[in-house]
Amino acid sequence: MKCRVCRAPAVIDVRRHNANFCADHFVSHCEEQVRRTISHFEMFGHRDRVLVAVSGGKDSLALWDLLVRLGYEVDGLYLGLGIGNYSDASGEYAREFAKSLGRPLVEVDLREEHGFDVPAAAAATRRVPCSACGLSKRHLFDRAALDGGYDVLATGHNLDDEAAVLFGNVLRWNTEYLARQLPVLPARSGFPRKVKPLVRLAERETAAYCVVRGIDYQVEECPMAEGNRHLGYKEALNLLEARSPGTKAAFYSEYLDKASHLFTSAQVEGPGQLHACRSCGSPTPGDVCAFCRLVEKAST
Ligand code: Q46
Ligand code: ZN
Ligand code: ZN
Repeated sequence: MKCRVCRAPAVIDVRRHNANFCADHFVSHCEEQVRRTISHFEMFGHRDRVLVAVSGGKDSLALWDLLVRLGYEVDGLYLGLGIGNYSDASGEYAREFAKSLGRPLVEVDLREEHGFDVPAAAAATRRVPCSACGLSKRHLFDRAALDGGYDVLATGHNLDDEAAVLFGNVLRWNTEYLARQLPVLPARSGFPRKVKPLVRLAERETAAYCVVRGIDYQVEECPMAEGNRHLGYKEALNLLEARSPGTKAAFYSEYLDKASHLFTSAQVEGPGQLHACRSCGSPTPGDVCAFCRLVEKAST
């Protein structure tokens, strides 16, 4: 197996591109995929201040590293979810990496600042932990980006994540979500611009990128992921991908090219009139936002 670019021994094969790469050219391949995504979707420029949400896992640390290598001004944001040892270790990976990059890491701790953690929220709401966790992440990421004066919030969703979410939304013809599943969501009043620069890199590639670059990351999966439907969708797509490499990328990119506008144009009006939440000021269709209602229910 030889590198497509320099013919040196390759360290990874990327079947959907029908290419093998040595370590250096694999890093260049990842940079190129991210550079193209940022430019194609006009995600941000070199004058923008970017906040990247880091979990301590491979995707978000690879994203932070790649954006810094591409010359962007990027700080990290770590949200302490209070999921036992998993969160303790994840926070350490995020802090260590921030130190090695020499970039600031903004930290928000659910328990310290809002009086609950993800396990407590799951118990109080009697729903799967991912639902309170996802709600808290969305709310607090938006808040941190706006409070810190950042131009854009970036997350490490990769091709596998986006294809799995798309698969789930298509299986249920969830048109409202299909309208919002884009790699760039423009800023609206009370919400920052949100971008996903890793959508052209598969999970296997972000893991390989971290190994090649010597980035230490949290390898454990979240222990509360059980019951998360996306895991099943990922497995199903992996079966299809093994039989026919490139299926996943085609499924997602053809949705963006050929189908996403059908859903977005039907939703131009958005979720209706938004007002400031009575408690925190964030935009909400109701009186009190979903996050503040969760705080009320779950905090002790
Ligand atoms: S951290 Fe939170 Fe994930 Fe764990 S509880 Fe679910 S949503 S799985 S990315
Ligand atoms: Zn090479
Ligand atoms: Zn609120």
